[in-house]
Amino acid sequence: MKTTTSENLFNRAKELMPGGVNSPVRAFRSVGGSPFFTERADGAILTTADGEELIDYVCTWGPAIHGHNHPAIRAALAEALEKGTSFGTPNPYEVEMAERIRDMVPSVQKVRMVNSGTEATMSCIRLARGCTGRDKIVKFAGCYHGHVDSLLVKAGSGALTFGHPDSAGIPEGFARETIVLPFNDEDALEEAFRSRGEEIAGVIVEPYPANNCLILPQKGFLQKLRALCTRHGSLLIFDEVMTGFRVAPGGVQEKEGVMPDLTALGKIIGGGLPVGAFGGKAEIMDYLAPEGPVYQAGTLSGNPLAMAAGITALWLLKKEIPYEKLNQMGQDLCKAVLDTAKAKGLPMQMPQTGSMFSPIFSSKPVTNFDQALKIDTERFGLLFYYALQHGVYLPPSAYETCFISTAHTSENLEKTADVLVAGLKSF
Ligand code: KE4
Repeated sequence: MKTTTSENLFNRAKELMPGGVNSPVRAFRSVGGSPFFTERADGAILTTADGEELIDYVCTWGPAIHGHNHPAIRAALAEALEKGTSFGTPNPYEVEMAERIRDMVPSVQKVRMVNSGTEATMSCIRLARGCTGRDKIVKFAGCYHGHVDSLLVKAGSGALTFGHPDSAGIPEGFARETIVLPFNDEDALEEAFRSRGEEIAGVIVEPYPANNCLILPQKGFLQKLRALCTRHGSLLIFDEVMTGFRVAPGGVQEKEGVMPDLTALGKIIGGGLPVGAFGGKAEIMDYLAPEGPVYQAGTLSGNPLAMAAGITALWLLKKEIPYEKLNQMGQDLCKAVLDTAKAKGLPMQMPQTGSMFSPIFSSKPVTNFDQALKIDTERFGLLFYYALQHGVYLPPSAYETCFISTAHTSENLEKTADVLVAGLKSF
């Protein structure tokens, strides 16, 4: 009997790792059941430990915009591997990666490499506090920025009261320094800056929130945010860990023409290896050690293997410029599904931008966290498992966003549309 089936592996994993996983969402708690284990991944296809092939719309939560195991990324890794795995000194790959990020992300003049999106956002927060001398941070309900103490905070009773911890292990004192506002709410934003603007070190935002359904900012919201930060001397921080290089070469800031002071990056820039980065104006970034007083460090930051993979991932984007094609693929898939939902009278939304889309069972579009809490997650679970049983892997949570890669073929997308349409009809 095969001892390495998903079930056997999960039974062993649960003895060894909390929940049997190294990141909570992978445990399938949001959709129920047990996760499959992946044996290998190629292009748009995951091959499970049980020998099944799945069309992958998680794309390792965003990094795999070129699909899995891309030959050019593999070749770049092989070449770098010849020279060793980690030097702990400056290396040529870091310089090339920094140049590519500076050239592609409009607001970035200087950049610091780290090892995850969480490290990137955490460092942006510290840098904003360090260079303004202020303590308060504003975030938006429902936006996820990694497991940073200051940002695992939920809104207090009133929008302007102090935040409260959104996880055990975070002191009330930490949460008190975070103000949590509703996304897309200009009045709340104005009020926060009117009454506390001079205390606010920075505002961190997913410019296209994609962790509590995919939510697109209402017209003018990001511009208002930019203006208020400028007026009150607060830093605007775009968390583009997910949207960076995904929705446009220069992320949302290029697409919307709104320039943040700092940008957190991750996912795609690692080509599938652990990488994060943060960057912005030189005079802000130069507050970082060893140049300035804000400490930040990392043993494996700028790791040559991760840089080689990421440089190639960015190079492929510049060479292929896949954004229009990915957007068309997303539009066609969402239209096919929505047409069926409408015909069946199923309350469904499919917000989509480029290669990102989010199947949401709701009668109205979701524009903020409170509305996201009201979506029909049970019905999503039914669609998730129908799709999985027919060879299509959606994210195992109604709140996560789906991703399309350049490796997804028209056959993959046609099959996916057929499966999702059949799934809706099976309700
Ligand atoms: P990491 O520390 O997981 O590399 O990045 C944290 C992060 C920061 N900012 C945004 C906008 C993010 O979406 C993330 C991480 N995204 C989640 C899923 N949406 C990663 C999946 C997981 O937690 O396992």
